[in-house]
Amino acid sequence: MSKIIDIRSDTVTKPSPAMLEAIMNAKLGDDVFGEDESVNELEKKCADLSGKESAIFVPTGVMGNQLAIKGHTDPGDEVIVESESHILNYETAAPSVISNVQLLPVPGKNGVITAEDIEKYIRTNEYYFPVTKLICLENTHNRSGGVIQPIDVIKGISDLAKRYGIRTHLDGARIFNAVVETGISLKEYADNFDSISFCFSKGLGCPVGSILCGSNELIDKARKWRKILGGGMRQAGILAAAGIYALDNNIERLKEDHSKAKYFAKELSKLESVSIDMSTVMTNIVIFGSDKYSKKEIIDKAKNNGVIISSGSYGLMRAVFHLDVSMDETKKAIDKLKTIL
Ligand code: TLP
Repeated sequence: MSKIIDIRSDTVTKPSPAMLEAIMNAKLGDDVFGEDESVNELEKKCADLSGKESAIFVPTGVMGNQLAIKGHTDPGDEVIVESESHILNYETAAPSVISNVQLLPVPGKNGVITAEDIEKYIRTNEYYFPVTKLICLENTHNRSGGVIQPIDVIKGISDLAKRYGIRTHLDGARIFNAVVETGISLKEYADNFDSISFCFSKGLGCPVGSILCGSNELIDKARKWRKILGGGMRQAGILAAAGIYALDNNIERLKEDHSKAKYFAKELSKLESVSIDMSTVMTNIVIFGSDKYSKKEIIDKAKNNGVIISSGSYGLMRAVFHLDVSMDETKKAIDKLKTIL
């Protein structure tokens, strides 16, 4: 039987033999006592790379975002997000549970909101309004198809936030996909935000792990709240070692995932039954729809034919390219989808 081609997400990758070797050789200690050498090394490396004072290793991207929101806000505050953002759509209303804040979704174009879009949503200081405390952006933007936020738009929002005294957080789960595609460094992106989180468990190929980078004050608060949420991970160095390996070896190769996604999208766009906005295909995610078949029909039929895709935003489907799917398998996936569609 041929191998199932799993393009649901870049989270499905398994550690490579070289990464497993790095894990085997990890220097360990109890991180709750601050003694895990690998965790300390990874946190220092990420703080340096992002140009922030400090960093904290967390189990998931969701925890990175939620600790940032907790650290930047007080109960009753309001947080501006883009309507299709991960924080709004896939984090189980955690900001309302953990931070007691309200999210204010601002509609974007392909996941991009500008300073002009945001400014009209900033609250004036009448006593009955919540306080606009934080703006969160997402780069690359998942539900819009891995769209890269333009750097001038980011800078505009950063200036706006500073003018109004509003803090900023970047959900950079896939920031390295933007870095390799644009040549803009992690630090240049991060300079525009008070905090940035990114994931090792996506395109970078690690089994588990994300990081939150920010000021010493923010990360101290995050450390307390990570513990409250049950995230004191003891000998977490076996995971941090994978993160260090990924930062040293797996960033440049993300470009290969972009080539696979672009090939896949181009071939798919040739089919009459498929609708796809090619302008959104910038990195490793392809979002597409169909007027002819329902989403469920396509996902089920693809699965029966050995290709697993996932559900995207309303009525849309998603294919995500990663290091465990080769160009050959990408071509096979297209052939199979062509027979279905
Ligand atoms: N995204 C997952 C699903 O939750 C949709 C995926 O398969 O893409 N920020 C962004 C932009 C993300 O895409 C994700 C995961 C997260 C945060 C959360 O990361 P984890 O799953 O590690 O908590």
